[in-house]
Amino acid sequence: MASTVDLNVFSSVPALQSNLGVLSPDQIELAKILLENGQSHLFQQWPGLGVDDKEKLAFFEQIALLNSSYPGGLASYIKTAKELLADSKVGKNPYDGFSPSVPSGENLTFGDENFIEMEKRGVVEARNAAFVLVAGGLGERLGYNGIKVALPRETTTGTCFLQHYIESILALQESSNKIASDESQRDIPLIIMTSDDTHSRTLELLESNSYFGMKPTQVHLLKQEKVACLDDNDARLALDPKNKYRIQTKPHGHGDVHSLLYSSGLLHKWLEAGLKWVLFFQDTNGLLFNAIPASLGVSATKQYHVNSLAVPRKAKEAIGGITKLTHADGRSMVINVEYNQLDPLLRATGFPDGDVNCETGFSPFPGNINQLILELGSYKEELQKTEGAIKEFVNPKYKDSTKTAFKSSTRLECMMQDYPKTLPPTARVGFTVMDIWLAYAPVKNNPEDAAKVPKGNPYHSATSGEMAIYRANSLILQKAGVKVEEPVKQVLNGQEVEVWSRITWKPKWGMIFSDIKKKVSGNCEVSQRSTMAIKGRNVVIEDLSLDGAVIVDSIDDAEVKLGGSIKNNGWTMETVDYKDTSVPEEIRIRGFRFNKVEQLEKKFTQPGKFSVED
Ligand code: UGB
Repeated sequence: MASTVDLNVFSSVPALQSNLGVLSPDQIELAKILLENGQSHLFQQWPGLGVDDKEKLAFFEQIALLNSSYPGGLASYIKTAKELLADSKVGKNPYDGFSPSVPSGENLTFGDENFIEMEKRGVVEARNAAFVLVAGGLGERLGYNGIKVALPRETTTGTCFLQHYIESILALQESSNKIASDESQRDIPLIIMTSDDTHSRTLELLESNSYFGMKPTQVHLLKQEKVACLDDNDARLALDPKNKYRIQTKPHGHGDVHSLLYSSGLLHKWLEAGLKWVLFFQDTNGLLFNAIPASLGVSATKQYHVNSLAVPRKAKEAIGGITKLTHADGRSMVINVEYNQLDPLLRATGFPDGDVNCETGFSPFPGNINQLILELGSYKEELQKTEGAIKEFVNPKYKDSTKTAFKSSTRLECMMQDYPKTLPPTARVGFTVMDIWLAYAPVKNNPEDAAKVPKGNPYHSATSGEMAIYRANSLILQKAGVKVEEPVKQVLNGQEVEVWSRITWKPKWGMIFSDIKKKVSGNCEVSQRSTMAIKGRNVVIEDLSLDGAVIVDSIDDAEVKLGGSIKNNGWTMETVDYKDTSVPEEIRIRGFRFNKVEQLEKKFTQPGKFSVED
């Protein structure tokens, strides 16, 4: 309040002092915080009272937002920034005093007995979970103009990522509710973290598609705010070059999800409702839900407080390694070490070869895919201590080796996977490793950059993301007994990929391997040039020989047998160049489109028993 503010503090900044008359008591309090934290430069160009007064008020509205959306407010942001900038200037190693070792976790093999057991356990637990999608990033590396969750996960059905995620959660919800011991029905909550860059388009995508079948009350959007940019090592806030009444801002990173969940009050509500798990996931991994049931089963069986989903990592691959760090003073933590920090850390701690593969042909450190399963009780307890604040970092680009000036403004950033950094040593932190083909195929890189990826490394493009879906579905059906023909190699948008049969199914058809196996019987074969889209729940594949395209769409009460010999001209793949702007962006970034020459398409809208045969 104004009465508590000592107005003398403003006498050294006349440009601000002369404007106090237009400010509210709360704004004067904010002005004081700025001055006390070395930010008087912000007012240097302010004209006297009566000129641009509205803009001055807008300036303080922005300051109020920056202050309220950061744990501990702007004073805390500036203090941390000064410390981290000083550490960065002297080149301090964040892992000083720590030695790395390989932590213990669970390695799963798709389809074996343990995997099947873990999946079943995961389905039991699913109704005790809340899902959190971090989708505030613009995806600058992909260069796509829309929001990434609206991109088709694959173009056989055109289902976008968000629809697939929602349908997967609903399928898990239904299976889990069906086997609940008390027969109660629970709706699994879905939280989506958005930002100013993605919020309105995410909401519109949901609203214009009736939330893809989810109850609107099940979905919560939490918008993250950007943070203030910093101009120099003294953490002086950067003014927008185009407007002297605005602070320049940039994204703070996906770590914001923890403080937003903390302040939303949702964690308390979920605990009251009996939930046990919070699952965090990223915007464009079309394979993720293949990995969710089994990993949730691992969390429940091992009672992990933190379970990071991981894949085998090739040494030097651009994904972080999950590492146990033990300090000389006895402290230890299991944490993701980013790939650019792992090699120097190993070299500095008695591993002269650095980041290299071991006898398995992979790095001994599992590769972090940034999908986390946290145990809700311990998560809430921890956030109560930290208010959701996550250890931050700063990455200024210096003008020269004196490290006194930046090329452009910088800001603090934080990552959601750094959550375990503040946990006590008693916390059970583990990981679950699964095959890459099953669990991980993000869409992050634009075609031009993907084509430049060194041979053997993953492209992480729209092309490879879609091809990975067909490969995973083909391999799953192969393991269920279907003879799916081997793939052919093809170069699309400059990337050599394996093209498997274009097989897709709705999550409700089969979420876990034991359910999928029950739906396949007899002698089945699918040729490489084939397309198969299963859009119904009760569709069984029996003695099917497919060489062409088939699409089956059916209501839940229709029992459909898909079998016999189906042969037609099918769908062919035509190459498209990513530079060809006559083709829609979401297609041309894949490097191909389907020419739907001929297909057998069947829709069943009435209950009953049916069969699809040519
Ligand atoms: N995101 C937000 O919601 N808000 C933000 O401010 C920023 C991002 P990127 P990147 O999968 O291999 C992560 O840009 O740089 C969301 C991990 O940090 O794709 O590839 C965004 O919408 C890294 O350790 O992140 O790095 C998206 O859903 C590694 O696991 C998600 O955060 C890497 O992913 C990731 O954003 C990976």
